[in-house]
Amino acid sequence: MHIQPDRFLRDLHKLRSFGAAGVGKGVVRPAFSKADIAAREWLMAQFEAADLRAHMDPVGSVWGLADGPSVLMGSHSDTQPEGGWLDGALGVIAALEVARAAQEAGGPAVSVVSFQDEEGRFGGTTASSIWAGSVSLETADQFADFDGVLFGDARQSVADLAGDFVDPAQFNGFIEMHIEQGPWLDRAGETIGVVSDIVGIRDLNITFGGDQNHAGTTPMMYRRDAVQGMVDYITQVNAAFASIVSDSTVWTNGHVSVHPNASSIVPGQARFSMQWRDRDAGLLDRMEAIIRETARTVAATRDLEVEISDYWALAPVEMDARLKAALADAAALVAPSKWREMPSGALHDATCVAALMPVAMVFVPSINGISHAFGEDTNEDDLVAGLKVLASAVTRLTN
Ligand code: HGY
Ligand code: MN
Ligand code: MN
Repeated sequence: MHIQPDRFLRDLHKLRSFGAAGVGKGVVRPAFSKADIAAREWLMAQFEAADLRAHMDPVGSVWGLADGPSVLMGSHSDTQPEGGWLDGALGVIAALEVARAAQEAGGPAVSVVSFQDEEGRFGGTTASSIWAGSVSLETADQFADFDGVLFGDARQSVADLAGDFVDPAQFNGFIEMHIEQGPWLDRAGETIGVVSDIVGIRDLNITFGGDQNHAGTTPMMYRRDAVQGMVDYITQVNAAFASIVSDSTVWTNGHVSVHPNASSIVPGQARFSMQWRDRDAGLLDRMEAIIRETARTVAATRDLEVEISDYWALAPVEMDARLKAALADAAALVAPSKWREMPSGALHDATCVAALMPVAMVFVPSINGISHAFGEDTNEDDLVAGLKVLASAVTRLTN
């Protein structure tokens, strides 16, 4: 097949224009936003123009389907609340270019998908989790975003475009191209990462409840201060983790809301997210036990109420050996001595799709390791190298 890098880069920059924001190449295109829906309608038009059957499923994922059995490629086109132009979008447009070139060459059959809400406005890898059967549509419809909007209501905005779910039996594997979103390829001056495995993730919300009161007249010994409880919890968890984690284990309190959030009021409530990731499910278990025990003991010590809710978990996933080998052979050809096999510290739709079929992933570098930020970027030569690896791998797999 004859891929066209200029056409690929043209479409990648066009997709960026839907929700372009902030400085540089920043994008704001959360699931079911106007920009997201416009981008999905544009993608469906590109699929039609590539002689693929364009389709939207009930949860907003859009598909470009080849006739008969095919290799599925793609990623997601929704972004974080402040996102980059490549996270997800790169995998969708690279898949479009390979599928288009394959159609023009008379084969192999390649289908394309852009999953909805990978970035978790409502949950996390929401649409691919539903498609893979790990979350029911009824359950997902009750997922709410930070403003209380329900997934079930948000997806009504595309009800007139949506058809049935796509049958996974037509696909014989899934390959996702993605930016690394970390520092390792960029620091090593390498071009390609062939993914060995994707970390597991667990995510929940913790709420400490105390007494809202006057910040000047309430003596320290009489306070039930929810923020002090949160600070104690985070300090104690950091100390307890220090002796059990590895240098690739990560944990984050990315979202914090304090009520009533005023400088002269002792806070009565502190709600914060607790997310942790590692390649080892047993370590995730041990971390969870510390998380739950520490929340309980801090609440008891400080006479606070504590609630743990919104639990979400995905297990670590190994990449398929055959698909991974095709990517490795392609990487050795395209970027000799400038590629490596590596784990993914980021989560991807491939984690969910792995429940349905063999999956594999290929990375290109993130400049300075930046992602989930407006400054996310990759050199265009590296983007094209990743595209060539994707095309070469699918040719190897189907010859
Ligand atoms: O958080 C993640 O790893 C993904 O980019 N949503
Ligand atoms: Mn992503
Ligand atoms: Mn992301």
